[in-house]
Amino acid sequence: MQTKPIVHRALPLIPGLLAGAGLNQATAHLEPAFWKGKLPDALVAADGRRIESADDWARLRRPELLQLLSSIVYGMPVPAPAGIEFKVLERSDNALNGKAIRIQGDIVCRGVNQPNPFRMLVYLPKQAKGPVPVFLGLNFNGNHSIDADPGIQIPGWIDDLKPRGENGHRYDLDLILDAGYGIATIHNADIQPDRPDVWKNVARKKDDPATIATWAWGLSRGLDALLTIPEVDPGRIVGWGHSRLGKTALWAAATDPRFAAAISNDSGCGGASLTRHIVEGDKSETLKAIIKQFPHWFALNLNDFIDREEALPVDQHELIALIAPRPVYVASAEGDVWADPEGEFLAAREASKVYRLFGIPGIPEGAAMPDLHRPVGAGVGYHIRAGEHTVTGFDWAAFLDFMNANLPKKP
Ligand code: GTR
Repeated sequence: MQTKPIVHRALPLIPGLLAGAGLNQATAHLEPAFWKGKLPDALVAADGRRIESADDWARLRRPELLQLLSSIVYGMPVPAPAGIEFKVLERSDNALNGKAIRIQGDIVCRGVNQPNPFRMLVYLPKQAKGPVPVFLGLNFNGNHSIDADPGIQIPGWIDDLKPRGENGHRYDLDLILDAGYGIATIHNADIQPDRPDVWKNVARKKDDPATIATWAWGLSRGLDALLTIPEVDPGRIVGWGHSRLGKTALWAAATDPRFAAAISNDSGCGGASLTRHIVEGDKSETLKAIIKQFPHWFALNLNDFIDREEALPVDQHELIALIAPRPVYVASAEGDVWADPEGEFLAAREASKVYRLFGIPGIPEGAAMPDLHRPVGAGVGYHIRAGEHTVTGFDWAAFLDFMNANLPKKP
């Protein structure tokens, strides 16, 4: 009889693109951390009932958690507009040295007072046979920041103009396109500027949607627009994002079931990492720190839990669980202690309990933190790599391997 819990290493998953990539395996260095209270059990409903089937989950527990995360953390989801129009402005069948189709256009939402349209840039692999899966994410500094491609348009309404290709190192376009995937992006500021004064002169109710919820709504409008492009597979659109935009991608996938999968890269506090799990010495971001610096990101209700994380009726593993049974991938960086890599791993592992109701293994119960550069998990995936808070070629190779293994197959 088993007396002690089995702590097994989650099975490493080193397929295709990562194989032979010169991975150097080593134990990840983690800083000491502590807990503020006990993690809520995703599988116990508010009335104490145990959730034992996928059906109970969908009927009972998921709506409860969606309501809690909406009202307390992000604000109630912004309703979808009556429809959108995607006005194509440019198409080139010979972009990126002949490798890609480039499409650029403006998203206009019906019945919404938009100060500007949302400009979307799409690259699709030219050699594809049939509709392709696409990574859809927001960017921080304008579409022209993701690559030096001089064909990328810079809309007239952009302020704080950054150099072309400034964030190109975060987008391994060759790798993505060669793997048969497309990529689409919208500047986050087109949807809402990342500034606390967006709420100036606005009477904000405690559960009104805040900036992350508004960006997530915008990401869904990007999805609406992708659905108008025949070369895009509507059943394989992956919401992805780095850091604050990773928080956004998770909330977008949680609130919009049309996202086939989601990726969080270094999303940290208010994203993939557990709010109750805190690195000693103020080394990880807490509610207090994040709300002080970014008061516009979350619902005002979250302020009530500053320094009282233990009183929160939800935690971030339940955000990840809302995406079940769709594939979800969480990536951390060893040097990104602010995002709390261990808290991100534990959230993905805990969310896996919900995936198992659907027969999807996720990350095994009790699994230890994997070594550096050793992705783990099926349906729910995780890796930690060496280095800092950014997106690297390693991250993209791992995302692609995971999506190849876990996305629904070609139509
Ligand atoms: C940090 C913030 C994090 C993360 C990051 C980013 O300053 O504290 O929560 O979102 O910014 O978006 O790069």
